[in-house]
Amino acid sequence: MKNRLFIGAVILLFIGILAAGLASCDIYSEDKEFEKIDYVIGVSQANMRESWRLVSTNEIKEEADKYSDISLIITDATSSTEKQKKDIQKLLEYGIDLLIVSPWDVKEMTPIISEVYQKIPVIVMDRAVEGYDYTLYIGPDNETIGRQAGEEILQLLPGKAGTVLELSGSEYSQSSMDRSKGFQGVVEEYPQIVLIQNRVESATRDDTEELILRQKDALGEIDAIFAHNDYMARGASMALQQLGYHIPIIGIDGFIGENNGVSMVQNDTIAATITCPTGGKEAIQNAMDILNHVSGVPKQIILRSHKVTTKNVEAYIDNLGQTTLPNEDIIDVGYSQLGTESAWRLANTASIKEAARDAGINLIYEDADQSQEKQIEAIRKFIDLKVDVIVLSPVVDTGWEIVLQEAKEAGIPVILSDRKISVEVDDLFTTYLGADFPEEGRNAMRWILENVPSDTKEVSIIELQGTLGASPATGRKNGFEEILSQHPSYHIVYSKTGNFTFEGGKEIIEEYLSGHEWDIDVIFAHNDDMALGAIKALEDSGIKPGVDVKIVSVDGTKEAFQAIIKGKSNCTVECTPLLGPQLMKAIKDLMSGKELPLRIITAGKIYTKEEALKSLKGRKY
Ligand code: GYE
Repeated sequence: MKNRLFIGAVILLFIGILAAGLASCDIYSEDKEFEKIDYVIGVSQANMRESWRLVSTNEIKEEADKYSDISLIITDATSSTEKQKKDIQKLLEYGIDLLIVSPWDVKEMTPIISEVYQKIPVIVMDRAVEGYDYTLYIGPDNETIGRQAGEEILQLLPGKAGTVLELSGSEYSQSSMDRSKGFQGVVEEYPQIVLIQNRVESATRDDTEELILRQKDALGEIDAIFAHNDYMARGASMALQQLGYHIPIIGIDGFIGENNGVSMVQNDTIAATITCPTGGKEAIQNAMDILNHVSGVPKQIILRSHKVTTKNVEAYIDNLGQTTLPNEDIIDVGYSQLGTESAWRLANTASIKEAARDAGINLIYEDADQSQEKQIEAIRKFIDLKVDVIVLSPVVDTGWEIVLQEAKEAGIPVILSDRKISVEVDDLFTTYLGADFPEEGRNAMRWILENVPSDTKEVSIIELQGTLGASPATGRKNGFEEILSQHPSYHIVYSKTGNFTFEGGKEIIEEYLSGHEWDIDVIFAHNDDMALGAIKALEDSGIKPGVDVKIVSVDGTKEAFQAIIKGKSNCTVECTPLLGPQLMKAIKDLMSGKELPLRIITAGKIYTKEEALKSLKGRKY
């Protein structure tokens, strides 16, 4: 009891200091008994002026209230980077356990956030900082939101022709630029649509109303308006009402409540709004997982957005917050695994099977031996079995529309595991769980730039590609070449697919050796298995892998670690196959009626000899 009293006194003293020092902050913690506070979470909000941020802050508070052992300290940067830096410094001085930050100026805040990340976990919200120096990023996909708005505006233009006024936010706002990119990507496909763009720096209702009133003489030619948020949509609507114009408007954010987007659609003030979830609830949920060292916290959670129109607004409102009771029945999951081509794949299958067992989920497993035809057959079998969820690890990223439409019509949600697909409409799958492949390719090339100098001779690279048309191969190639293209003294001189297999990698090197004098400085392999095959071929030819030629690959398997430790390879970029726990959590969330994010992105480290030595023992794959 003495300890508790002491702890209670220390915490009360702590709060006293806080109260004195946090002039610009709110200490938000209900009258929770302090001796139970295990964690203090600092929240650095960019501002509390924008309604969207107020909703975000309220969601954070509401979710935090569900946990008795946490306390929040919330700061308002009032749209000032200097103040946000001071706020974060102050929060650190008060000993917070985790920082949730919505950066005002992403570029300015990236180094600060990176520093904090060296000390405590950091969750970045709604505006992604550069790089990956944070624990978790949660935010919307603004380009998708813009594309959805473009698709909706087409519904408002008879014959897909007319003049559209786009009211965008600040040119310094990344979210506004992304929304424009997605929107214009749709409307520019229709030459009969004329796009006029006006910028409202403040992105506020009143400034938008004034702008429309000033432009009253030009409104006669406008057939539809797209506003980058619902406050601007409301301002435009108020101006049109004063001027007696009836021009359909589309907004973004989609909150409930008077004068918010969904309510404006409901009362016909605007034609549609695209929801832009704040992630406040997810931030607290994941903060608790991070603080309690729960495994499987992803690197990025990209939230899903919805079109809310006059046709579906009532159904949308009815579905809000609908969570069916936790599914007491056994969940049946049809799992179409693409093959057994690599150590990564075997570890991936084992992780998913083990997690399903632990979760009490009935997993119906079908291996496709890298055949898309067999995967399509498996999906149809799952549909016939009326499973609850289908998990698909697609061997290639095209050719899925028909069978996924069949699954959709059968009411069976599809989760993509570890590989993506390219489809026109993104409602053919519920979420994608996997890595950021282009970033893996960039990291491989960054390692080459740091470790293979080109000052005395140009650098020749052989690329061992993964399965042609598979998203990890396409993504890694694109990311690698994005960095390579900035350095003209580095060249890919030979590139072929080894289909992610040991034999495939070995055969490419043997083939190259049969037709060329060996003059290669680096081998970049899209996965470790092909790198290991290349190593075998090099050794058979008397060439020292890792010495005569540097080798960098992707996956992070223990076999790759062993090769690196022996000096036969030099670097592997981790791409975790251990997706089982996250996948089962997503399935259970889905079955309890929760909406899943659009994408759940995992992250990995870069392993060279020192890191491989430290991590080999106990390596799970
Ligand atoms: O890199 C490779 C496997 O889809 C990310 O597929 C996965 C890739 C992985 O064959 O080893």
